[in-house]
Amino acid sequence: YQGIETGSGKSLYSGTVPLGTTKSGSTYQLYDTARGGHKTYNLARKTSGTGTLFTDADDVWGTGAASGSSTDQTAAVDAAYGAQTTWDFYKSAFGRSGIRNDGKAAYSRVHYGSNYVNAFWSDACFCMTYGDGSGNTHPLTSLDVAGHEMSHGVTSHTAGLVYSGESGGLNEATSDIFGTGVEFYANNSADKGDYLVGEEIDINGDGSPLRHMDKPSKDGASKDYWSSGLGGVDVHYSSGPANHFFFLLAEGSGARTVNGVSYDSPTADGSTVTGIGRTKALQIWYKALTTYMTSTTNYKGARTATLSAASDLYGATSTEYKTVAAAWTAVNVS
Ligand code: ASN
Ligand code: ZN
Repeated sequence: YQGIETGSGKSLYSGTVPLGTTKSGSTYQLYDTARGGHKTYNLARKTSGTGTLFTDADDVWGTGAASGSSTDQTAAVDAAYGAQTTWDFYKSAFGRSGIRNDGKAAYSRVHYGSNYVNAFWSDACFCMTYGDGSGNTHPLTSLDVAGHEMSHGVTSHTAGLVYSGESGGLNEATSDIFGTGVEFYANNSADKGDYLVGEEIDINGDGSPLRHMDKPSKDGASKDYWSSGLGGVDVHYSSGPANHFFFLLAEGSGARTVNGVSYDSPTADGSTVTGIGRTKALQIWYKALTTYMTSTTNYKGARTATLSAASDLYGATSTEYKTVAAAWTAVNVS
């Protein structure tokens, strides 16, 4: 086979991982023909162009440096693994073939610029780009970030939620929800699934995650509950009530430990919510996003959309439907 996990790579955040690669002559390319033809390129600190396709002599990637340090290939291993795992998650969970559901992969670029502390999806190039982080030592290539960013592409090709106001918060939450879905799906022993976003990339420099879905305000800026005026808040913080809704729907309110991580999720009204599990919660959000949400859906509309999705999937008198209603009410969306 060509491109079907022929290679293996030493990643920065996910241990040693299988990689879809392709043999071309006597060298291997970081080109995954099994998943829509995804390619991983080296921008080598440039900020434009496609860059150079990664190649390797022995199909064992990211192992050229002394142990504990990185090679140029290391971020590429994480990016390729992130793309293939995101592809597999969407296929396996929802039967979706790629970001546009057309069987064709995007491509990824790593080593964007210098000290660039971000990663971003672009509809214009239909591509994913990763910076190397501060000191060029913390590439933003963790699995949940990869899943988050590529999910922006899925949102853009489905509901098309406008990236400002309440719809922008829902757009961001959709990326956190499915990025988290990717991380749980991978079940990677070095990077277990959790309801934290970006805990591996250490953007705050103190090991704290970018976002917490059980209680979004733990980051010091995100909102736990809907209130009027939420639409004026930065989309990375107005996502809070929807992330919180998702946590309550999947896991429930109160204290619990999942994969060794402790959570304590409050409710606005002191109510108790009993979760229906991550798998069903993901199905409901995906169906809502792809069937009922539009570019201008706001929080009230998200409640209606997820209730319609739950009704389609499980019935209008189901526990799942009732829990969707209870979880929205618990974040002050009624
Ligand atoms: N990494 C950021 C995000 O996906 C990029 C942006 O500001 N859109 O939210
Ligand atoms: Zn985002």
